[in-house]
Amino acid sequence: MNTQIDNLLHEYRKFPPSEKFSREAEVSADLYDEAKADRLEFWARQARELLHWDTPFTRTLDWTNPPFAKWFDDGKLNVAYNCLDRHVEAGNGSRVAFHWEGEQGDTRTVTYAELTEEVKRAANVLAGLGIGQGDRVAIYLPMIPEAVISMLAVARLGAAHSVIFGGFSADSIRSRVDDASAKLVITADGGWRKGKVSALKPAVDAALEARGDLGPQETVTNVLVVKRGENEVDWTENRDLWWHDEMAKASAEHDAEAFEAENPLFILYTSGTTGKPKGILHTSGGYLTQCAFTHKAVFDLKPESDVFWCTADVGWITGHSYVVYGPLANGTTQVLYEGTPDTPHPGRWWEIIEKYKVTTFYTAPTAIRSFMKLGRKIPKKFDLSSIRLLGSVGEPINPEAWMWYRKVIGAKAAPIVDTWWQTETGAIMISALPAVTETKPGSAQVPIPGIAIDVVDEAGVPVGADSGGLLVVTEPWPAMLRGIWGDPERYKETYWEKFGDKYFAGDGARLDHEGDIWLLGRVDDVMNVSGHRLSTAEIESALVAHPFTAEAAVVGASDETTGQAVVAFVIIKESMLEESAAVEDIAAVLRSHVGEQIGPIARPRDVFVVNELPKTRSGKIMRRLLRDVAEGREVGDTTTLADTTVMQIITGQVTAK
Ligand code: 6R9
Repeated sequence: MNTQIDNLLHEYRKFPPSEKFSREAEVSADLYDEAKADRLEFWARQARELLHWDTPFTRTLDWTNPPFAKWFDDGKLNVAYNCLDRHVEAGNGSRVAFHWEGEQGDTRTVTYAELTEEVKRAANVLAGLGIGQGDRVAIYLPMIPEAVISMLAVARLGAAHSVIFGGFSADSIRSRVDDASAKLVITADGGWRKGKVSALKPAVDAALEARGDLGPQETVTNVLVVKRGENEVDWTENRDLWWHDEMAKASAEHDAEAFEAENPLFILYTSGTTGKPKGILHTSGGYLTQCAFTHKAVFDLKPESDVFWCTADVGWITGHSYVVYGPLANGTTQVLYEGTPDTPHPGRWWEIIEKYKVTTFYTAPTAIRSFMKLGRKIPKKFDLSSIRLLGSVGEPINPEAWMWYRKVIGAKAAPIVDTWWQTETGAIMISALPAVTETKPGSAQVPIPGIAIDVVDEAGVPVGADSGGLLVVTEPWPAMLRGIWGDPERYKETYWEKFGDKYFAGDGARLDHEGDIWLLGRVDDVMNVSGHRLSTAEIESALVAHPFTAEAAVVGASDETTGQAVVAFVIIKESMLEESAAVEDIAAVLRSHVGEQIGPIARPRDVFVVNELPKTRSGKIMRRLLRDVAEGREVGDTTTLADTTVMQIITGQVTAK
């Protein structure tokens, strides 16, 4: 890790935007000046110009009760109207909203007029099932148009959605549905993944029924099921309904009611430092303003001619903000792809870019690195000349991957924007502006206009140029989380207690000699695997839930492709030694157990069975030392261990494998 950081800090190449790109760009450096002169007025102007307000707001920010912010709070708007109807009313109904591509090559083109009509119908279906303002709806769907339609239908009614990524298990669905007291679950029979149908409804069925020490789930009254996989599903009468049956019966007329700017829009669960995922709460007006602004400014959006493709699943924040809310608020034409990047062949993504003439492509470093491994020959087979801008998100992008992205995908011409933000920040916070900033491979660079960020030491003092520390946001921002669902104390503790008046992001960062920001990864027990956040504590508790396991310690070890990989060290219970010895591959058993408990993305890359874990005298596991072992390094300082010989034993056991 340290050598990687050193590499980053010796990276001084710079790439100015081309003269042509700057000349044709939608935004200029004036935005920084304007925001600097009056930050709140800057955001108020964005909110007024980018959105339609049924009741205009007169207050921009209410920060009288920090850290609970209110933005534009006396204004009223409807989020779905802003993403749909107003584009149709402006004469853009025939513009394509989505070029949808199924994994098997089936396609659907959805215009803004069609999307609006579908969302109106779906809103009527949901209203008929009793959904309205103040309710939560859980959504567990593949990347099909119905996922977007569902989210917008919930928003249209003033209810809040909680999208659960399709890779999560029944247990994860249950805890999320319970935590949010969802009334309705929208799912599908299945979706296409890696060349076959992967069933979804069984996980929802299992989540809602009584199992183990859990009784039946009590708040969900209906399950609405989209037919996509055509796989056989079990049916619970009086609870389950087919989406297509209900949509066929519903009216396509629906007037959008305006709701307060602070009406909850969604809850999205993300991993924290403890075992229990946090329900990050976002509201309407401020969130939509910052999504629309950043989508326009960071991606230099030209809504009449651009084809935007953000490859994120709508189960993650990136899919919420840059597949659904930002792009649709701006009337963008997008690509939506159901499947995996390498099905049925490794050039699938490049083929899609060629087919739909994608101009703006936004993906994660882990994907770029895995394509890099396969070689440039694959993308070179396709015509990628439509691309004019590239984006990166989710984890630090190493300069080597950045250069490959630029050369092989961007033909050495397309600017690359490396965008830093989080589920909690709601929208992009740090990024180059492509027509303005000279980009540097590996650095996310500068806060966007209107955002105040700093790098501070443990005491909260700014470190200044050429130093490292912790990343903080120093002023409230429109798309900031409004809290953790049902747990205001945890919100204060997690993000605000450390510095009092500054938001603590949990990321380490460094400022270079020019003041550009370099992100160095998480400073807490959160791992970042392929751009997905996972908590060490959550995986440890899944591991110890297995009858074999006495103790478990999990670390994120650096991995060439996925950024970090989950590596687990487990101690088997004395009483289970005999039984576990009979199992051929304990590691495989425990890996799949984690997959069942949390979801396949959380499955450890390696599971090492050891006799001891390195602990301090106070009993804290020293993960730093385990990370050294997992990354094949000389083990660091062990003097604070209760038993200093334990690391030799562990290293011996691991290298013997
Ligand atoms: C949008 C998203 C947030 C964490 C964040 C940081 C890492 C995201 C990054 C980045 C370096 C970037 N992260 N973007 N690190 N450079 N451009 O990914 O949200 O899933 O909540 O993850 O991801 O560590 O704290 P989320």
